[in-house]
Amino acid sequence: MIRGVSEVSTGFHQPDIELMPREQLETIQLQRLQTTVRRLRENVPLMTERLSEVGDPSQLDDLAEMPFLYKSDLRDTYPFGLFAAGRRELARIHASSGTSGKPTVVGYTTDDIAVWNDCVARCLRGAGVEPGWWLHNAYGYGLFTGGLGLHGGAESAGIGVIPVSGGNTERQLTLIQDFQPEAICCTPSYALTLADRLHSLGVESNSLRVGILGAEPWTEEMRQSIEQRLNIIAVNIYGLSEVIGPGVSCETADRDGLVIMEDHFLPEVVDPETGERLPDGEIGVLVLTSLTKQAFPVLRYWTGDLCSITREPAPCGRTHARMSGIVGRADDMLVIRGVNVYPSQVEHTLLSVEGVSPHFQLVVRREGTLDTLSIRCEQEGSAGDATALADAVTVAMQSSLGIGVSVTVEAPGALPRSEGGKLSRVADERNL
Ligand code: DLL
Repeated sequence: MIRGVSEVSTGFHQPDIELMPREQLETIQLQRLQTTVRRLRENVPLMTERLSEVGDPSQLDDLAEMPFLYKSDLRDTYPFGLFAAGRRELARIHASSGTSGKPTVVGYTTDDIAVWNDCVARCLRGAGVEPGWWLHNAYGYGLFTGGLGLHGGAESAGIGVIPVSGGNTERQLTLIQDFQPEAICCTPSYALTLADRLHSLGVESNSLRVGILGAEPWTEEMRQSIEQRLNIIAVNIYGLSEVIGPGVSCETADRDGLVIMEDHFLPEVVDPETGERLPDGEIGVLVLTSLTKQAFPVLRYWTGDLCSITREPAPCGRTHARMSGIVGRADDMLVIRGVNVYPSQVEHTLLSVEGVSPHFQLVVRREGTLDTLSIRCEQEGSAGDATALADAVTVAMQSSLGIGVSVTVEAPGALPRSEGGKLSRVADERNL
C-alpha cells in the first residue's frame, strides 16, 4: 500500500543528547576538545609541531587561537600521516577519489564507526524515517563514505537497508517498484534522474515518502522540483570524509536548517580571506573540529564550504547548532570578467524561470583576454518556444549575476544526467 508524505514527522535517535540544554552540551564539548588536542599532540607529529606554541584550551573560545588544517595537509601526509591510531587499531578506511593527484585517506576505529552510525541514525530518524521502514541506498558503496555511512546509520536506527549502491538506473527503478521502500538516499542530481525515468516509464506514484539527499550542492528550487516529481519530503544531509562522512549535519523533516551533531563536531564560520570568526548568521567558510574521533581527529578543518550557522533552538526542540545549506564553495566561485559567480546562484536563477528543467551546465571559456560564461539548459517538456525561453533566461541571468551570458536551450534529455554519483555542472575550460 502506498501512503503519503503527510505521515512523515521528525523523530529522535538519542533524545537525551539531541535535546540537551546548551550549557551542558558546551561543558561536554570543552572536555572533548581538550581530549582531542591531547590526542593530536601525542600521536600526530605534524600536530605536535603545529601546537607547540599553543596552550591547551581552557574554554571553547580558545579554539580560535589554534591553527587550521587544510586538505593540502592531508595530501602532503598521504597516506597515513595524520592518523592518531596505529594500523592494528583501525576498523576501516575510506578515501576521496581526488580530482587531482593522490586521494585523501581517512580512518576509523570501531568506536569511530559506532559514533558515525549514531550520527547517521539521528539524521535518518530526524528526517522522519521510522524503524521498520526500508531505505533504498543509492549512494556509492566503497571508498566513498556515502554508501557505507548511510548503511550503518540505518542499521543502528532499526531501518531496513536495500544496499543498491549507485548506477544502473533501470535496475534501481525496478527495485523501487518491487520492494516498495519508504525512504531513499542518493545525490539530489541522481534523485532527479530517477524521477525523470520513472516519469518517462509512465509510473505516476511510488512508495517513497522521504529522500535523504546530499554530497553535492543543491538549491531550494531544486528541492521543490524533486519533492514534486517524486512526491517525497527531501531533506539535505551534509558531511565530508575528512570529518567523518555523511552525518555531520542533516535537516529534520521540518527542513529548517541542518542540525549539526555538535557533541561530536564543533562548528565555526570564518571569513574566507582573513580566517577570523564571523558572528552567527553570517556566511563564511565552515571550519569543523572533531570532538570524539580516535583514528582521524581533525582540529579546525577548513572545509571550503560556505554557509552560516545559528544557535537558536529548533522548533522541534533540538538544541544543537544548525547550519544553512551550503551556498557554494570558496574554491567553486568563478570569477568572470571580475564578477563573482557561484554555480548555486545560477541554479537558483535558472529555476525561477518557468519552462526550464533543473538540468544545466556552465561552460567558462577564454576568448582573447575575455572570459565568457555560457549556460546550457533544457526545456521542460517539448512544447514551448526555445528561443523565447533562451531570452527569458538571458534576462534573468543579467539581472541576477550582473554580467551578460550566452544561453542555449537544448531539447529535453540533452544534458548529462547523474548516473549515481556527484554531478559536475561546471566546465572551466580556461586552464585547458
Ligand atoms: O560527500 C559525504 C556525503 C555522503 C555527504 C553522502 C552527504 C551524503 P566527500 O566525498 O568527502 O564526502 O565530499 C565532501 O561534498 O565538502 C561539500 O563540498 C560537498 N557536500 C557534501 N554534502 C553536501 C550538501 C561526502 N548537503 C564535500 N550540500 C563537502 C552541499 C555538500 N555540498
